[in-house]
Amino acid sequence: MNVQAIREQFPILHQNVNGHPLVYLDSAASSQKPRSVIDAVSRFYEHDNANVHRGVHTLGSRATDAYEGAREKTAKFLNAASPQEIIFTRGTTTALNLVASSYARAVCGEGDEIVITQMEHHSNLIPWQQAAKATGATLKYIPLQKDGSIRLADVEATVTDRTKLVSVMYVSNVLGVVNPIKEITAIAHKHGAKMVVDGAQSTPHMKVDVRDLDCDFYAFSGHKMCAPTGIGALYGKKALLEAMEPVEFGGEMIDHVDLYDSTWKELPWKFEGGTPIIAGAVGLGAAIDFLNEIGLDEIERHEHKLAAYAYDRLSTIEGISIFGPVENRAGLVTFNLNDVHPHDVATVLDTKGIAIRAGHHCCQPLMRYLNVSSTARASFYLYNTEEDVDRLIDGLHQTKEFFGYGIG
Ligand code: 7TS
Repeated sequence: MNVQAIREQFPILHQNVNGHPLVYLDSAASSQKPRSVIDAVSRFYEHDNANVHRGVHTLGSRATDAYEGAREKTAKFLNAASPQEIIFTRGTTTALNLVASSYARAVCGEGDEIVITQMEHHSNLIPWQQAAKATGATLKYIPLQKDGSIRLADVEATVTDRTKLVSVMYVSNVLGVVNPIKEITAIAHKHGAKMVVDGAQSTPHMKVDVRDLDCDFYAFSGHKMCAPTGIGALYGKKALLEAMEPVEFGGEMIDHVDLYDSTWKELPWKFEGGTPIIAGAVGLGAAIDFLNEIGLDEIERHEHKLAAYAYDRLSTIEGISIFGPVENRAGLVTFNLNDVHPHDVATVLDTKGIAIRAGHHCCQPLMRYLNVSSTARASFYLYNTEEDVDRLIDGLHQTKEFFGYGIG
């Protein structure tokens, strides 16, 4: 993988921030966009823009082809059985809420269980918490190991025949751990429960095959994988989606409307009421082409190497605590430096042109489990280099010095 050639394709990376060349280490929050994606969105607005599924005119059919073409690319990208299994949403949050509102609230009742973990992002925690409250179901948590990882024995011990749904993140946005989703899915299915996967941090960085995982639902966001903001998708097995009721009603999702009743379009459109994020979907299609061209396996290998290098170099800094397991990590490292507040760490690094994220990362229950209020996080993508890591390490030494800890 030629990282320098890849970097050339990301215009935003070539700028100085606060007088220093930008080092962008916040791709887990949102990735940067390559020229091909930016151009695809501009080209759509310059040549093909119109609403979809409506016009008989030429632009209308071009826009529809572009939008549905992006769905086909997304289906192939995840190895879904059919484009009908891909519902375009605003992102992971909307996709998970759709499952919670339409599926969980319909199937759960008093005495049933929804099983999640304490490492979940709020987007994969609150929808289930609220669905459990609304239906009388019990929300159960698979216990975590000290380092935050999950043991399959604990999954076995938590999931029961009363479990209707299990929902787990594939890759943690804080711990960097890759969870054994295929094995957890098998346990869920053994008990007749459905498996939901939060794929926000896996889809951009590794090959995902929903049929191999055998999960029932899978959610992801485009903006973390080189696509524009405002577009993502929910994958769901066709039979499940077919049985589910829409949660948003309006234009374009209907078959027939009467004064007192209505019927819905077939999949996937019954879940896509209103004018969709057409240019966003076009951008997502271009991002998928871009990632496929480089190869997800190559991207994953590059990020693992970089994260291991970062982990090793960070470990040598006196006073640092690194969170998450040592093994089985994806491309991010979360840490705290002495008792310097993570926001102060991020602020000092920003003066050196280095962008990292600090805060609770939308994982307040996990922060409580780790016994911290917030952490700093450096996350890597295909355009990051070892020099970026070196700049981070230098920046952290300077941060320590700034706060009076000396070089260590
Ligand atoms: N799930 C996980 C695992 C995430 O990391 C995120 C966003 C979401 C869900 C929500 O995605 P959205 O696109 O719907 O907002 N994570 C982060 C993060 O780690 N820093 O900023 C956003």
